[in-house]
Amino acid sequence: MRTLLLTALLGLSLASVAQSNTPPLLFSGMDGLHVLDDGTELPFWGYGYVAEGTLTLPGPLLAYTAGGDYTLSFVNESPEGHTIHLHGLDVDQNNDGVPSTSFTVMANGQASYAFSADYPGTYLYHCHVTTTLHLTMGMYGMLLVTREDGTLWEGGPEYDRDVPLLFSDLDISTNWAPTEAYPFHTIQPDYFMVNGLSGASLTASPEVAAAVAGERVALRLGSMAFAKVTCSFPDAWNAEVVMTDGRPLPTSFSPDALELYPGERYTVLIDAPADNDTHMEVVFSSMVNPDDTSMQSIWLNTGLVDVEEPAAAMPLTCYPNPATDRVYAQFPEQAWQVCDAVGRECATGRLREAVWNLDVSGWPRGMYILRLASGATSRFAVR
Ligand SMILES: [Cu+2]
Repeated sequence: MRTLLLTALLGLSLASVAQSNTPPLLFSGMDGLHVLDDGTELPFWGYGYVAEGTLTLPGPLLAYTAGGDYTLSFVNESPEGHTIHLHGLDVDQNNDGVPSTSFTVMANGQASYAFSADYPGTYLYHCHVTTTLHLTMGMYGMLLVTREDGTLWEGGPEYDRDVPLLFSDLDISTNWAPTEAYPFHTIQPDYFMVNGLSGASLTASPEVAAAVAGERVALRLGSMAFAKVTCSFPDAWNAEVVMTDGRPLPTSFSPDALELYPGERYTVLIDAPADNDTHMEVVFSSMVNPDDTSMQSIWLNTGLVDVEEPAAAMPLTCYPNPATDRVYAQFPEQAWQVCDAVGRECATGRLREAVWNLDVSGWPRGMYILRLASGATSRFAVR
């Protein structure tokens, strides 16, 4: 059994995009509010799901199955240009999200990035427009490419569960006044996060790192921090570093501590212990002022009490197909969106009824796609 931990409460959620030519999935915005550990609502820029309508810090966790060809689409619902750079993935130049060598998505524009998920591993994504500023403002997330057979790579070790841990930081004064952040070397992060959480909010959250005792867990470590990040593993976890930057290591190693520099990723296998009283220490230390450090602690909750498993993937089917006046589908309560063949949103909402149904009488003939917040999609025709 291999499961991906759903941490929707933390702003991470799971989506799988299974076909090319998909309508807008993510959106970018510059009007997010992130609740800090002290309760402050701090402005941030970031990404979110169109179907959910909220920006999250970090952006949604994007998960893909190895071996497929995918399209990641986003609409820019903000007044400035943005991109998505798929950090570490093997993309061609036009899909690289670097403005000077590909393109910028201007206000109200939309774009699709095509890529092949050839190599399973831990990756990141971020905006590449005025990167220092847009990144510290919150425009980033983690991306996983996993295999269906429960191994980390072809011929690699088997494991039971992914636990994504994205390290990042921000300079609170910059988020309050981004136009005053220049020159960028004056940005000095003073708030340090794991999956967007910090301090007591982090240690109190049972969902950040949760597993079942005895499971072999793949910690998916990635750093979007300006600071150097040092992870110290407790002996009881038997930590073994097996992959870095989206490739298996020729030889694994078992360190007491592991350093991550900005943009680096590691996959670390651990044994989930029988009790909950061990934690991993994460020290963020400034590379400008090495004495300037912050420690965060990640407890591994092996009770897995309140963590919901992702619902078993139920095939989503719209009927009748083609439809003439009303189209139906059955799925669990969640947000949904219908787009036309070129990705324009035609209808959106949240399921209230037992069976989803939508009046499409009078709609132009053509193909449409129903997309759920879970990432499931189904196409239907209107005649
Ligand atoms: Cu941007």
